[in-house]
Amino acid sequence: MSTEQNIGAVVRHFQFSGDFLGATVYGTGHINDTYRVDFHHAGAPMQFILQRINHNIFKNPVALMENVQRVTLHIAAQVAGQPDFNRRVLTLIPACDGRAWHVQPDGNYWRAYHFIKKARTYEAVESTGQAFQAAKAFGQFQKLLSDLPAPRLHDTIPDFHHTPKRFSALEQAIAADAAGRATLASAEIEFALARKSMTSVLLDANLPERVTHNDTKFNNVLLDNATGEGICVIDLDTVMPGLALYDFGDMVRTATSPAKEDEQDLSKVTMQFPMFEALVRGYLASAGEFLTKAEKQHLAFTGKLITFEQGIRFLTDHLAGDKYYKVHREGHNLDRCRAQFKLVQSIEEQEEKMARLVESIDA
Ligand code: ADP
Ligand code: GN1
Ligand code: MG
Repeated sequence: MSTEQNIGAVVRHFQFSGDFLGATVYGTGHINDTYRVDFHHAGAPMQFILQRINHNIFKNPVALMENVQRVTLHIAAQVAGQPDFNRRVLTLIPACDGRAWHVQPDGNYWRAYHFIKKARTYEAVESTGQAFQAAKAFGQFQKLLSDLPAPRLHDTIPDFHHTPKRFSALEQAIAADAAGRATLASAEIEFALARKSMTSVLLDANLPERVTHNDTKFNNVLLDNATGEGICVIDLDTVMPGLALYDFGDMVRTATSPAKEDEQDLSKVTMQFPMFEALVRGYLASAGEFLTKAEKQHLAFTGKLITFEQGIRFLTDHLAGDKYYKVHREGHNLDRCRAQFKLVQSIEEQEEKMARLVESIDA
């Protein structure tokens, strides 16, 4: 069966309006499958986003969708009435049975969103203006969710950013060497093992639990084509209780280097100080009012930690034989790991200056 026939069979189960024209693979995510689906409705073209949730990784898709539903409705209620309010939050399209998802006989879970037009994502940051806007949008996202009523959101993946547990998983993968790749990755393994002591710093810092996004890659915020504003935070699968600093750290990982996450030319991977400054200013513009002193004090550190964590996650998957992340070439996870570790090094070289900057902005 072609993709379009497959998708056609799924599309029938959602409350889309119009005639289905076709589907296009969308995005560069490592976990789920994303499609833009095109319709013809009342004489005009109309698009939606349709996504298959990877239930090997998200073990409880119903709980995940309950989170997404609560979070999107809560934000929608707060932005209602603002100019362009329906582009400022994801809007789920219900399935025909009224639920927020549809499960196919093959066990795959699907969900759909309204398509947000005249905005796009970027794989790598191009300007300080973009970095500022992305950080402001992610900070605003945390702010809008700071009064989410009880109950606590589900942990869609428990211990997602528990760096010491990620480190233990790496140690186990090294010991098992399931794919016979440890020898060729010895330099990366050595780099990782030498940095074990940083893994517990945030957990020991007595920081408050908040509702956080947990996957604040630069390509998970839509920037408005006309104004450049960070108009909508997307990719909500990992929204759950966490530390605000996990989100800021992943912004530093993905929006300070001009290179893509899997760049093979490591000379291009570098922490650009002006981008970091723009991230701090953008994030504090929206999140500054609720962050504690201790959180602000760790803004410079968390970029290094989350970049390191992501590096060891890629290395672990490389050693395990590419079981978790989608790969598109041989050694892809090792390339991704190398780029993360190069960025960690670049942050280490500038860490003190970064901390001084945060202090001066927050003075
Ligand atoms: P993943 O990264 O897991 O594949 P995302 O939810 O980030 O999935 O979506 C992939 C891409 O699809 C995004 O980078 C963005 O370009 C686009 N996209 C996602 N949701 C929407 C939406 N509601 N409107 C317009 N584009 C979207
Ligand atoms: C995965 O699906 P995607 O590409 O948005 C991963 C994130 C990583 C990211 C690295 C559920 O996100 O944690 O930071 O890859 N998501 C999950 O690019 O593991
Ligand atoms: Mg994404």
